[in-house]
Amino acid sequence: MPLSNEQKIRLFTNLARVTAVDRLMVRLLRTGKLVGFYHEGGIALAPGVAATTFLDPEDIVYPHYRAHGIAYLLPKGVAIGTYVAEHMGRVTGCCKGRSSFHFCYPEQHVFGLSGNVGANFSTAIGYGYAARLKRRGQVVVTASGDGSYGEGRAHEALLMCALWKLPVIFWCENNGIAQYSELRDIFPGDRISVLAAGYGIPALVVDGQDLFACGAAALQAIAHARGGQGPIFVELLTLRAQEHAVGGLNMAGAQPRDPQLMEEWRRTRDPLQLAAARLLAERVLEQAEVQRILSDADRAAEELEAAGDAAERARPSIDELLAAVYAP
Ligand SMILES: Cc1ncc(C[n+]2csc(CCOP(=O)(O)OP(=O)(O)O)c2C)c(N)n1
Repeated sequence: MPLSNEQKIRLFTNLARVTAVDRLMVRLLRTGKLVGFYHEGGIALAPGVAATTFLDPEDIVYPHYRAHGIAYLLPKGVAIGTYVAEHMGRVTGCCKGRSSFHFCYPEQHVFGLSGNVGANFSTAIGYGYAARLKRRGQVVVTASGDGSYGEGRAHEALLMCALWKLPVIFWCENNGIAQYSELRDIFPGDRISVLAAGYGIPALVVDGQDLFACGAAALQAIAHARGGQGPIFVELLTLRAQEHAVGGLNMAGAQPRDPQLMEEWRRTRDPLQLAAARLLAERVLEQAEVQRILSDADRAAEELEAAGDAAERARPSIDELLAAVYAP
């Protein structure tokens, strides 16, 4: 279904804001202000933005961990200052500065994010089942990368969601690589969505660098799941044009991909630039309006940094830390 101009502008504004925060996170890490490490989103942020821009507040999201979920969280209405402050180890963070990316935002129906690749699948069944029992029309987006489909839990989730016709959208960001493993070395084929057919689940394959194609696919998937037709699989073909994580160990000791190729992708396949060019060519926006959206996004990111700088550092006592640990 074609997007309206208003929908395109919403997507573009969200991608501009998310990209500015992603760049901020890398800058914070490189200047020693960020606690831990960061998995840069780079030019792979359009799928996440599209997945959540058109959801209802009650819909449930399990974000893909790349860019620590920011592409999914911001359009879902999460107060991003609490995300940045959390990563800066400040008491104003969503988990009082103790979690890095192991956070949740229950008010926005984002119940968790995990470093455990594939953790999204088991919970998708539960969220989907609860959604069907409790609230008519609520949908679940469970997002993860191509690398997660080697997990047994993925197949259990596909099977059970298909069997029980749960309103779950399997949102797969396929960037062709999982940490240091190229997809061709860990999967027989180059399209993860072929798995869906085995469970009778319909699938869409979308250019993940085309923000508006991602948005149209999201609308189609949401309508499918909300309409009671059961799960749907959406595969977004995207690109990782940088190392796996900033600030972590590079155990391979080498660039996983040709630096020149990654540089070319950054120059020619950046979804923000491509979307801006489309909006101008289709006369949806004037150059000055595009520029204002981009500079507003940059300014908002700078304000988040300033707020994080000004906030008190988290220095929890041992008792406070233990009080936050659940040990049955
Ligand atoms: C169960 C599990 N296995 C391995 C890892 C180590 N690991 C962290 S991220 C990652 C790559 C995941 O790749 P993918 O899901 O394709 O996402 P991408 O990083 O490409 O966005 C791996 C293997 C992990 N965190 N959890």
